[in-house]
Amino acid sequence: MLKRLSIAVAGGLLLASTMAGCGGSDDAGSSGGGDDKITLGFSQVGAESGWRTANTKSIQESAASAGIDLKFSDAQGKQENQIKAIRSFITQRVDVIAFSPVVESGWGTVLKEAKDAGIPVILTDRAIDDPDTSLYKTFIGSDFVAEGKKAGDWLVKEYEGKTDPVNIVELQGTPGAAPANDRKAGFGDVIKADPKFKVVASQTGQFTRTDGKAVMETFLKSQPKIDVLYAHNDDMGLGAIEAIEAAGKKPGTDIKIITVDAVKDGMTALSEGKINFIVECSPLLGPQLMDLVKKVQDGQTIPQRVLTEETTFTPEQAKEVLADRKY
Ligand code: GYE
Repeated sequence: MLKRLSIAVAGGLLLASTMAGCGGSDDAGSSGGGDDKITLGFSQVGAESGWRTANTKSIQESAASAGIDLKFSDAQGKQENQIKAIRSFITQRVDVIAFSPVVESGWGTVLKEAKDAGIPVILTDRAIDDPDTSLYKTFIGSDFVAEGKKAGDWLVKEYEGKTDPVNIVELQGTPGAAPANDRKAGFGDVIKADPKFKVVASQTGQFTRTDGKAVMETFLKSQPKIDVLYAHNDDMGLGAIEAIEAAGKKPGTDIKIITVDAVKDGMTALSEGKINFIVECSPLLGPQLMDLVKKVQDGQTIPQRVLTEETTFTPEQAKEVLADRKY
């Protein structure tokens, strides 16, 4: 009975603190107190792609089912907004902070503030380039260099035995973001072994469909011969497909297309032969993240790096899995 009463009191405090949340500081119901729900402050990149939407959904749904109180903040693609959100999580004294860094650099100061406040940080989806690994407990996400390499490997195989030059255009992700840097590096590393592969143009498409389309339009105007498009995500590839079709060319045939992510819209285009190959990058990080949050809060030691498992898809493989694709 006593136990039930104390839970009810704790629940009441939590409710009160949530309701008072708009006013800013609340310290009830978060840090410390044994039976309380864990409070997780999460700063998301934005809503730039299908991947991101699926990632946000995964985080929100798994927080709810893990009984974790999630304070979710959308940075709309701006690092300054993420820094503000992290500072606000520190003021609110959340138990754990997780975030998906918009760019790799410039996190030292704010993460030191979190560390000094005794609030553990988990990097989700994207890495930072700070050599001080004591600024965060773990990094959960994909190996983006490996993804770029898989894209390159496919291309090398596709043009095996051929000697004619292969002109490639590249649509990069957001400048300075780990997946943009690493997917470019991994791909470049593989194709540089054969001089017939030439990246004739490479520009950012901001991971969005709109920019992917606009940049592909300029590529089509400025480049006399394009054999291959490598897009750092499905959305930019899908935008580029519109530009290619509008220019009277056949995507997947006149221009071969490789993308990364494997969200449903990308997989649909792949199954239709408009994309030739997709390297998977899973956005479903929520369940593992919540598990790590609980362990960190519990004081358990966790691995410094948690890798996401992923595969690749050809058009035939896309047809097989499309019906069951959840995102
Ligand atoms: O590939 C892209 C998104 O960080 C892995 O960000 C993520 C990338 C994803 O906008 O679509």
